[in-house]
Amino acid sequence: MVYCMSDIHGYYEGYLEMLEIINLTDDDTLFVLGDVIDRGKGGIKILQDMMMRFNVIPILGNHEYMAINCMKFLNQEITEDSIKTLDEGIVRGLMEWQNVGGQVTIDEFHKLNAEEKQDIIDYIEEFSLFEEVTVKGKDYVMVHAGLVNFEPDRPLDDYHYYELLFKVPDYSRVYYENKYLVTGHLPTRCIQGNNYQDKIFKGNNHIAIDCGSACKGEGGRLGCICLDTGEEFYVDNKE
Ligand SMILES: [Mn+2]
Repeated sequence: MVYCMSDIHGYYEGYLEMLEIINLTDDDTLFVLGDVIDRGKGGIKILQDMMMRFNVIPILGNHEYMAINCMKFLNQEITEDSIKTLDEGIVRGLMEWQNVGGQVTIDEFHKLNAEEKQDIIDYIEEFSLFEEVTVKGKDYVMVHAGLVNFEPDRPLDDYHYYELLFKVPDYSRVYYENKYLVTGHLPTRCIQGNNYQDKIFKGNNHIAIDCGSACKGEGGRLGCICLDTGEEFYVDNKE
């Protein structure tokens, strides 16, 4: 079976519970569509679990994108040279990351030893910008957010990270006539015309799977879909 999950945002217990609910085995594949870290406290633990599993395929989210350069900086020894590299770019990057809930991840990152930190950095650098999969004769394109400057014939390789990671797609528009576009990034409660709060959204060849697990104190769930059966799975955010 092939499963997709997204925007886990540090909800480690929810992630583990979901793996149990779907009963993920070595014969299955799980795509994780980015934003594993930030907001919730367990993002690094989730990454450490994911990297041990050959059948979990990670896709880059904007939060990992913002984190990677900061993590590289934070993993340096403080020397005269490293202070010289503390340029405006890295300061701005750290502030922007903190503004979107990165502090919990920074705190978690600080508790790792240098080797563990490097493993996290190396792992995030392996994340792809998109994935494609065919399941039971149906084609799926998976990206974290959307496809800016979309053209049906434009190869996915041709899109820049900022066209894939930051902007939401138009859910009222069919992108690929014969493929489904699977995305996270925007909690489905924010999709216009969607009456099903915190449920996976399906329509116009879209499958939107961020069910708002990072929406603290106002419901929110971690969602997961099985592409073979269309079955949906949910874990309430109890944090
Ligand atoms: Mn996002």
